Amino acid sequence: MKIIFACLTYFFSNFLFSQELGQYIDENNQNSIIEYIFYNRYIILILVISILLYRIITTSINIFKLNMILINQPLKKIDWQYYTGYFMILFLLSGIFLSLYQFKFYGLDLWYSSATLHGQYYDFLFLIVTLLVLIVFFITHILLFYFIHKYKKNHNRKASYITHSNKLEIYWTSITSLILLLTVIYGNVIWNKIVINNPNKKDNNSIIIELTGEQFKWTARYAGYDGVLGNRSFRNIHDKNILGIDFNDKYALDDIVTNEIVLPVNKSIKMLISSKDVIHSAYIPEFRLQMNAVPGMYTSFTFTPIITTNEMRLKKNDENFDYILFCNKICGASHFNMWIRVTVLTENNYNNWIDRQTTFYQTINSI
Ligand SMILES: [Cu+2]
Repeated sequence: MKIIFACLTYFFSNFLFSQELGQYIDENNQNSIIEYIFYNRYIILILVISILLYRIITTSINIFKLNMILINQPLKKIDWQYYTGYFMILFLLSGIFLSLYQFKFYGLDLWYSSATLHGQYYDFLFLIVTLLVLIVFFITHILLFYFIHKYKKNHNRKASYITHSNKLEIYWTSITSLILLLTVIYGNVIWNKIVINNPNKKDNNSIIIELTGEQFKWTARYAGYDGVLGNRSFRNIHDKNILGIDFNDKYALDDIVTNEIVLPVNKSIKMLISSKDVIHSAYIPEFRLQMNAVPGMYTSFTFTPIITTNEMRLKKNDENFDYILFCNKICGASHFNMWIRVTVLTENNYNNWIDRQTTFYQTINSI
């Protein structure tokens, strides 16, 4: 019964909260829910197999019992707690095998190299934390299941009654605190390297790009030839001037507004991030970049892309690959569809691209 209940819970939570279902409903397709159930066919398969297995096992035990009664054999009570000790070893071995298999199956897909300068520090910290967690995972699980096996039900042994051990408390508290403290300190060093003492920040030659999130899209603004973003205010926002740029400010006249982000490779980029409505979060996984977009203020992230989109396509062996900046904060019904393409070009191609853009001032005056 518990297995069936677990499968049902898993299936319905998947069914109700998944983004795929939201996407289907958005398309107003009546057949889509049936399609979605079909998409979840493996879960249904597990559910059906579990019910069948449960029936087969309980029926066989009943047949066995009835058979024993028929041939007048006394029924021996099965000591399940004793066998559970052996099941635990089986559970441990299959658990270790499956977790290692998962690494082989998914591991390399998730472990892609970063496409920014600061990404290498981030990746090293991630590697250290992953190794730590894996070591703890294997040690604790092996001990947990081995001890359940070792101290399985035995009529000849009596359990000792221990209420408290100061020595044990001190050991397990201090060792875990020390490990945690070292990781936190090292994490802080990395954070400072990336965000506070970022070497890119020292030269003031960073290209400034403003990124504004709103339900449910991103808009980018480039500073233009003067390298300075013009002022903006929410009071100026109307259907054409979507960012509320103040055109009385001379710096605003050459600003360029785009619905894609194009970056030159090996150049420092300072991204000023903000939002028009709720809190969003700008996230580019390959850049190891994530920063909240908060209404009413700028947050910023300075980074240097080191791999162009074309180079990454070759690396990934995927000619359709694009860097994507996602929204990584659940910000409303169409959150899943809030993204903007990021293209990293060589410096020449970037300069050509930016020369081709018309200023936002020209664009809205020509509509
Ligand atoms: Cu969002």
